[in-house]
Amino acid sequence: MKVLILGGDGYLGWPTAMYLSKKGHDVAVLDNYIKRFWESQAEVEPLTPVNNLNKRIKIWENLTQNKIKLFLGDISENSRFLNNTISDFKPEAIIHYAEQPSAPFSMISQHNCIETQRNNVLGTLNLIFAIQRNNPDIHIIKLGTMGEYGTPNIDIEEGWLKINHNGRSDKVLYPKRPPSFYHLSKVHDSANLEFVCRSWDFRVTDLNQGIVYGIETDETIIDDRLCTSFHYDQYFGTVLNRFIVQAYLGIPLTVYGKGGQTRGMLNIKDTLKCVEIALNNPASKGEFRVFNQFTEQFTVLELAKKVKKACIMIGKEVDIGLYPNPRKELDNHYFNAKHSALVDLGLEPEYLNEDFIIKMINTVSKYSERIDPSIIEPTHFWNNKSAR
Ligand code: USQ
Repeated sequence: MKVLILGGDGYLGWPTAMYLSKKGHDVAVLDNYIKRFWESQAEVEPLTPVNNLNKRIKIWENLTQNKIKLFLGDISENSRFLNNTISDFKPEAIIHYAEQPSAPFSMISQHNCIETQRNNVLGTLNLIFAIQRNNPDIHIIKLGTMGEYGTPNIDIEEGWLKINHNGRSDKVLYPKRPPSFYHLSKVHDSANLEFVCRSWDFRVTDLNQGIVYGIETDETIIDDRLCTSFHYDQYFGTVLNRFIVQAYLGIPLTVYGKGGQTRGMLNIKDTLKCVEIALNNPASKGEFRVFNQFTEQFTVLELAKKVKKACIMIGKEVDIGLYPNPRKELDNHYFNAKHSALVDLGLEPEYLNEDFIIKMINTVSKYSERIDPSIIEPTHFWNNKSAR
């Protein structure tokens, strides 16, 4: 299949490109490197030294004889560029990762909130119009987030909710209660995409993904120069990835609040498998299809305990630190989210265990000289008082 990946420089975009290219798909990646600019604004860098896309594509081609096409440009500001890319490459599917991915980053200031929503919402709108101009049959596979739902006190369905009200019934998009301006940007995207399925017969799969962990995929391990961008800082690092670096350093794990927050999680390798499943089983014309993309759920404290247990197995002392929660979120809540659609289509999950955690700690040790301990502790609190 001809597949265009938007956000091909990112943590998930680059591994997805290699994975699909190895499977024989005709892959193109598009990026504008803006995430690297946001990282420098936040004064952080990934743990891994990430080559630019030109370089990584050449290395990939030399090692595997598989070609990946590159388009460099901004989809949120340059709709002509996006339009031309789609009309040149003629993709059958577009995987859309090209978004500002961090909740804490979006909560730093008014500027960061607007930058997040500008980039994410306008990028998706430009994509919608470029597809409308070129070929509305293109399947959009959009990276959404489980955070769109928030933590309601009822079961979470996969995207849609059947309701009975005053003796009548209907099916509506599941009510959203997101916890940050970043998560809100994904809610706005979902609403815009559902609208064009209804109005213009688009085909869309919205992947409401949980928190991803992991540093390696079967393709990144072919050569260190193909590694993906891995963060452990307070803005772009996700919780388990952060704990792994903290465990390596032997510093207390930064559990926010009491650690009762429950979240859906998945291994980075499962992200690739899920995207492939969506690609091979496209949404129908006019269908806005939602998959809840996670494989297991944990509380933050359970994750920390798992990391501590893995450390004990390798003779490492690590404490669980309880930090004042910099975020506004429920510490103790109900969480029961359906996630059967991808498994029904054949997903075989990689489950989290102590051996995997130990493997990650060993991988982190390869990059130990690049760790900056000063970017780990949370310094930004997103209550009203700290908003700028
Ligand atoms: N947390 C800690 N300690 C830390 C970091 C986080 O206790 O050092 C807690 C947070 O308070 C939160 C939970 O861990 O309750 C998850 O935080 P996170 O930073 O790992 O994840 P989140 O901000 O929700 O965002 C991440 C990705 C985002 C994706 C989302 C999926 O950055 O792109 O959309 O996970 S989900 O969480 O399901 O919405």
